[in-house]
Amino acid sequence: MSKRNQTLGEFIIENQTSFKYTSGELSRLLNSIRLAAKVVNHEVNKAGLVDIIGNAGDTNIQGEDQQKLDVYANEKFIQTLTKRNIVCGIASEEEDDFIAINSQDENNQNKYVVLIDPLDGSSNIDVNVSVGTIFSIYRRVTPLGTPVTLDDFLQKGSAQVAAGYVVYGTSTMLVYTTGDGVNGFTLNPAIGSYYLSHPNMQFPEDGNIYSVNEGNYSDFPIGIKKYIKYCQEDEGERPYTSRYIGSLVSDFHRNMIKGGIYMYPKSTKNPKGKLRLLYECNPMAFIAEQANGKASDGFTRIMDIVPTELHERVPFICGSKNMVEKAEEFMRNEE
Ligand code: P6P
Repeated sequence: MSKRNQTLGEFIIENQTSFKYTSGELSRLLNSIRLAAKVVNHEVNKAGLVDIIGNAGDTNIQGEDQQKLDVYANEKFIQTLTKRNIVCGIASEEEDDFIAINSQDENNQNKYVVLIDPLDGSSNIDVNVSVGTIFSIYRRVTPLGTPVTLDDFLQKGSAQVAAGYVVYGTSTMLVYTTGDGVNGFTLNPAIGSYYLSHPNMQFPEDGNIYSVNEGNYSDFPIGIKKYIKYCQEDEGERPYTSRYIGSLVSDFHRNMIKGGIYMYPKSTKNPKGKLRLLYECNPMAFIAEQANGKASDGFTRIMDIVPTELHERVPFICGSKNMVEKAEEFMRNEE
C-alpha cells in the first residue's frame, strides 16, 4: 500500500514486484526519466532569466519552430537515457528518425524503447505558461542484441509497459503508470526529491470542464460542433466551464483531478488532428484508462490504433468516461 510522502525512488522499489515485466531495468528507466526531468525543470524554471527562450532557429519534422528549451530538453532526455545504457532505442518529437542505442553491441540486452515528447506546449514557455514532458515505454519486439527497427516503435498503445508525464507548473509533478493505477509525485526543489502527493489518481466519471481550441470551431466535424453546443446549453449541470491552456499535459492534469474532457479534433487545417499518436496520445490514453477515464479518436479506442508511421497524428478525445462517451455519441450520430 503506497504511503503519502514516500519518495519516488522508494515507491518504485516497493512496487517493482507489481510490474508486469519484473525487471530492475524498468525501475532504472523510470529513475533516469526522473533525473532528466529534474534537470529540465531547473532550466524551465529560469527560462526568463537566461538566453534559453525563443527560437533555436531550427524547425522539427513537424515544421514547427524549435524553441531553445525544446532542443535542450530533447538533448537532456536522450543523453540521460543513452548514458545510463538502459534502453535500446529512443524516438522523439524532436528527432526525424528513431535513435538506435548500442545497436552494434550484440550483447546489448536492453529490452525497452522510449518514445518521448520532451517539451510539449513549448510555445507557452515565452509567456510563462506551464509545459510538460510526455513519455511512453514499450518492450522491443525484435530479438535482443540486434539493432532496433521501426517495428519496435510502431506498436499499439495497448502494448505499453509504462507511460507518464511531467508537468512543469506551479509545482513540478511526475505522474505515471506501469499498468497498475496512476500515481503523482511532486518535486521538492529544495532537496530535489519527488514525493508521492497524489496516490491512485482517478478521473471523476463526470465533469464540467471542456478543453478545446474553439478558434477552430468552424472547421470541426459536425459531431464535435454539436457536442460543444451541448456543453454550452443551460440545462442541468450545464453550461460547462471552458478551460484551454494550450498545453496538453496541463489541460489533461487539471481535468483528471477535477473531471473534464480534452478534445483535439480533426479540421481542414489538421485533417488527422494535430496530436501525435505515439508520444502524445498513446501515453496519455494509457494514463487516462488506468485512471478510470477514456481516450478515443471519436470512434476508435486510441490504444487499439495500429501505428503506421513514427510521427502520425490522430484526432484525440480524452478525459472523464461519461463525457468522452457523450462526445462519441454526437460523433457517431453524424457519421
Ligand atoms: P493549438 C502543444 O503544441 C500541443 O501539442 C498540445 O500540448 C496543446 O494542447 C495543443 O498542441 C495546442 O494546439 O492548435 O490549440 O495551439
